[in-house]
Amino acid sequence: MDWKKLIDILKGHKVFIQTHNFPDPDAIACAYGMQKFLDYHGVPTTICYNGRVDKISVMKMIDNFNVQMFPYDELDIAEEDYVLLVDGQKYNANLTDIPGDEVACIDHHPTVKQCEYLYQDIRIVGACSTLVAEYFYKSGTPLDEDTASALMYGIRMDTDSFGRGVTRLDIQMFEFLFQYAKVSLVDRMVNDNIELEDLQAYGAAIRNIKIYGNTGIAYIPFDCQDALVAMISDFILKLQSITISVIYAEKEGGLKFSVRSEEEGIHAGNLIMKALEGLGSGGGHSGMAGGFIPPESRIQPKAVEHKVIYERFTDLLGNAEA
Ligand SMILES: [Mn+2]
Repeated sequence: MDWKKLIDILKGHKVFIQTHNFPDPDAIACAYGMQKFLDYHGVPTTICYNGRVDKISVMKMIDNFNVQMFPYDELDIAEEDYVLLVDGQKYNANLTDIPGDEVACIDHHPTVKQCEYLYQDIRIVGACSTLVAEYFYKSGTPLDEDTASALMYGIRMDTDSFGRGVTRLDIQMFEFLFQYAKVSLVDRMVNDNIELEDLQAYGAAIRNIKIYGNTGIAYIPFDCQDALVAMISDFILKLQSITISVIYAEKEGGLKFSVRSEEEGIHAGNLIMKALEGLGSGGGHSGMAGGFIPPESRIQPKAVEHKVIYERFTDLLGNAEA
């Protein structure tokens, strides 16, 4: 991490900060945090994204912290403008290639396809907000209550309150943010993040769950947001004896997957990548990963599609059908 180099590169250019599509709290916290950081150092920026933001967790962030962010197609972005990517990388399936030059990237996901940036800070930690907090920490940049709270919320959401993928740096940066954040507000935001309509998706997953050994696989037969599919995958993982969860839901004619693994030796990212080979794409961390089958690769009829999906996962996991 070289915060001075980042500022030098961006200074004097029109800069957009782009999150991954359908940004989650960690992505928004990072964009917001980097905006404040860069602003302090004389680099004004605009935050942009693609996809909807209608999750309650995301709306609450925008309200509580007064985050200004815009769908990219509502902005005037020129090819020569600079783009800083946060919580995602160029060529990822969930990051739209917008006009502008992706010169910098700050992310905590494994790299699927290499890209040459002028500046990159890609480190595997629990939350990208941790990396952004470190920019304030290392540079001594003043941190206001809203920014500290947003970053703290990002860390808690992405690490499932320190139960997933936590590194020492996440804990160190949490401690740093603790001095400045409104902790009671963050607690409250973390503790109510399920919407009434989300229960339908939980209900569908509970009804449809199939257990193969220590793996729970469930289908949700309607469109729901990526963040909700991920939350349900976390929820299924909480079942005793389940150490791997695979949740898939309809999404814009395709199928969206969210995979979790607490199994030593089963890498969720590799599992979904191999399971969807030839059908779609997937990848991610050892503990959490996502994937997508596009509409043109769907299998008909649905009963056969489900069977193919079950078998791909169970073959890879070497479990007998329960
Ligand atoms: Mn993240």
